[in-house]
Amino acid sequence: MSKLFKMVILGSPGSGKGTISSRIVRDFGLTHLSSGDVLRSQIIKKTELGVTAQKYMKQGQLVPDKLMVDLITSELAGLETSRWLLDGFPRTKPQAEALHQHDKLDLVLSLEVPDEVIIERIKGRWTHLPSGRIYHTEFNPPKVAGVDDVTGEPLVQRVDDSPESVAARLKVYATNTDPLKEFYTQLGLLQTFHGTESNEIWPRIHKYLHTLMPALSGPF
Ligand code: G5P
Ligand code: MG
Repeated sequence: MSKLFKMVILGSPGSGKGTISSRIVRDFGLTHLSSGDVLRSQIIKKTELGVTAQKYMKQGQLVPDKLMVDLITSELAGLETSRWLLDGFPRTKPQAEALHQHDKLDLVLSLEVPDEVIIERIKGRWTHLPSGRIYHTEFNPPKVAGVDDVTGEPLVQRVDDSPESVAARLKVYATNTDPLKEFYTQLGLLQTFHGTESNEIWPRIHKYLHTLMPALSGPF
């Protein structure tokens, strides 16, 4: 399990990046770093960066590239492992180019889920902000409604999950994603998985990852 493995997961807001990432962590033992979770923890701590980022996030807009690159490269430098999974970063071609200067990736996964499926499912998302654990009223309900399974703390709905903000986030993703995917296609790293249900997409991703590294456990 010591071999290096550095990967990125791309996908529209609500496409299931966090959901699939938690299964990759469970079955392949990678360390998960979500740019959204890092930003939300800065907001909770009321840091200068958090205060700045919150203004963009509320509106469903991207936080400026320079801030994101500095934040995420310093988080990566602080990890004690070189087996990691980045979720939500990079999101623009300049971010991807900057990351490429720091780290050579082994794989980029892209989740392709139709917008109409996403708009419906995001309405049911509940999040435990301190840990980033995600739930869904039907797909993945907590054991007790409104409460995190692990800590017993309250769950919240993200401010950027309002219908207006989700529409803005989908638009922003659509604008930035082609150059990003093109960048990774040229590097020969992009693997795309289409579908409407995480439970249907996941076994295919598991099977593919298993060709690249040993699994700790099976897909189901
Ligand atoms: P985030 O936090 O990275 P997004 O918008 O990229 O946010 P998000 O919303 O976190 O992505 P996800 O992780 O792709 O979505 O999806 P998820 O949470 O796993 O699944 C969504 C919901 O659907 C959950 O409730 C889950 O349980 C449920 N679900 C999953 N699969 C299924 C299924 O098959 N069926 C059903 N019914 N439900 C399912 O970024 C937030 C903001 O931070 C800033 C931006 O402002 C961004 O908008 N930011 C950046 N800005 C600039 N550059 C960057 N690199 C940035 N990174 C973050
Ligand atoms: Mg997420």
